[in-house]
Amino acid sequence: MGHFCSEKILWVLALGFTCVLVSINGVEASHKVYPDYQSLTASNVGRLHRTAYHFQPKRHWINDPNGPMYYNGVYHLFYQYNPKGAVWGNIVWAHSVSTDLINWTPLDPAIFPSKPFDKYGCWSGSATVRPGNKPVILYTGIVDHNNTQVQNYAVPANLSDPYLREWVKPDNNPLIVPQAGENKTAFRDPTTAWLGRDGHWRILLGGKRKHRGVAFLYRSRDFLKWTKAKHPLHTAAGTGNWECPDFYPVLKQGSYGLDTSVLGPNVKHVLKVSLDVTRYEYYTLGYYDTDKDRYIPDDTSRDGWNGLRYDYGNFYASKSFFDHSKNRRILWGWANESDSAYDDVTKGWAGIQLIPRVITLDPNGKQLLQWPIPELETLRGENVHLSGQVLKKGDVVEVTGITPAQADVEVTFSFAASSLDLAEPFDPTWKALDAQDVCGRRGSTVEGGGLGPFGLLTLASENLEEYTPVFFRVFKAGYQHVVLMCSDARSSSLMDGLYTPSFAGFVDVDLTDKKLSLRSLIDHSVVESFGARGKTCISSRVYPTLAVSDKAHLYVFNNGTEAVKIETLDAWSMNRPRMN
Ligand code: DQQ
Repeated sequence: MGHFCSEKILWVLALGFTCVLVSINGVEASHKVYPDYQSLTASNVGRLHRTAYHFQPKRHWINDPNGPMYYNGVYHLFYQYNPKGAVWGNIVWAHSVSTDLINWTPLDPAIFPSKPFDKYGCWSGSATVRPGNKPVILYTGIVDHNNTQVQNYAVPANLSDPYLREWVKPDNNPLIVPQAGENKTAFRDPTTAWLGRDGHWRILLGGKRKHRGVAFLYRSRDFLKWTKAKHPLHTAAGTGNWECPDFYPVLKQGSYGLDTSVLGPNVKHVLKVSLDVTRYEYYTLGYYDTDKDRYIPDDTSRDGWNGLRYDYGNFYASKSFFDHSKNRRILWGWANESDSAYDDVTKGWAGIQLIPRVITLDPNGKQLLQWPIPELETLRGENVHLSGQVLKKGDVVEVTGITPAQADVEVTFSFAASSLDLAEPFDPTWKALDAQDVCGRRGSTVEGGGLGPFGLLTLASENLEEYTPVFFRVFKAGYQHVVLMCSDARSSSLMDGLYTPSFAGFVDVDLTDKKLSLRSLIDHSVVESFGARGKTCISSRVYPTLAVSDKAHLYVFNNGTEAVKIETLDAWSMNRPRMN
């Protein structure tokens, strides 16, 4: 599926990045090009694993969310789209609009190759709504067969069209071209612009210098003439090319979101980058020094592969925007398929946008919290409620009365204080591993867990030939506890040739109330999970063969020696929004 990087490539990164573009374990960087498939129109659309309430066009390939923007009562989602086939290529900015972020109306593509400055592709970028309620899109145009990248702008043809259907690319494009000595093929994905105290606009472009990821900073007085700042806003060694940077403020205290230009003592900044080489993203929280126009990550935020991630699973090229109608910042991320390009061509589609998430700063100031937009709850149908049920070692309880292949589940587990004492010791040698490797060794059926593994078995077949467990394991490390959350696709399907990692992240959670909560959004071929109210999020793409449609089941389980209690569990069948 050519999307994710194995642990081996990370060692290559650590060793100084000598062969990052070499395929390792069959996994390569950047979008893989399949010339034979690129323009193969899909006549049939495979329904089996199609999602019901995640954003998808009728057919063909999608990748990065672009834009997005809220304008005059309408949400606009633009996204990278191949109108001709189910693999990456022929990229345009597809356009859909919504008034609730749930039901979508597709429109014609907003931006497509037509001019010398974007003849070979209209790649990712962002929207900015300038003062006077004037939207503008900045995007990367591809100008030749070598993928040389320039930055262009587009404006709505008619501001009184409520849907802003048509976009114009003025003739004074491109606005920014690579200079001599700059890397012309790692120079892309302009951010939403923000205004500095000096009244000048600023944007970032993603790129690299040798093996150092770079967020190039550009300034402009009039949004047309852009000058590169002497210093990038931020760089990090050994991270390779940065794609789709995102830079925005978050309130230090409080739950509402901020417009991108807000500065001041009450805010921290977030810098997110997408790592071209590994196809994972990380973010840091930090201080934006507006005098020097530099960003300094906090001590608690690490640059690089081991940094904080929005999502420890299949989530890439994300982009946030400020929704001033509800004073919140919303994050969109793309999840690629985890099957083969051949499977994608056969099913006629590839890629989904994950459910938009509201982002806020964790009160601990050390990470973000993410939660599905509340509008999603309007799709909830039949409900099942459980409470007070105790799960002993080996218990598996089925949740019936809803549609398990298309569901939203929220569960809170509780446990005794004594169980914390009996948690499995955290093996000190695991400190060198990341969470995914620990999950690989301590999966949902591995014995020896005192407290955990417990959680959900999603998209499960009746006799558990297939299931995607989403679960916690609690470990004891001296006087502290380490909480691991896994979404393990290894047992998800009987089909061969799939990418089935044991995605996992650690959860920085206070266990003094002896509770752990989990929410999973299950939608046929995706399980999107939120641990401890959005501290750790993991999305997995899975393709069951038995656990499909009405043959799918949902269970709650405990394989730890210590009992856990289902404090409350609510599961809902999810209805299908209007999308096409
Ligand atoms: N996808 C776009 C690029 C971006 C990459 C091309 C990230 O602009 O860097 O489709 O997935």
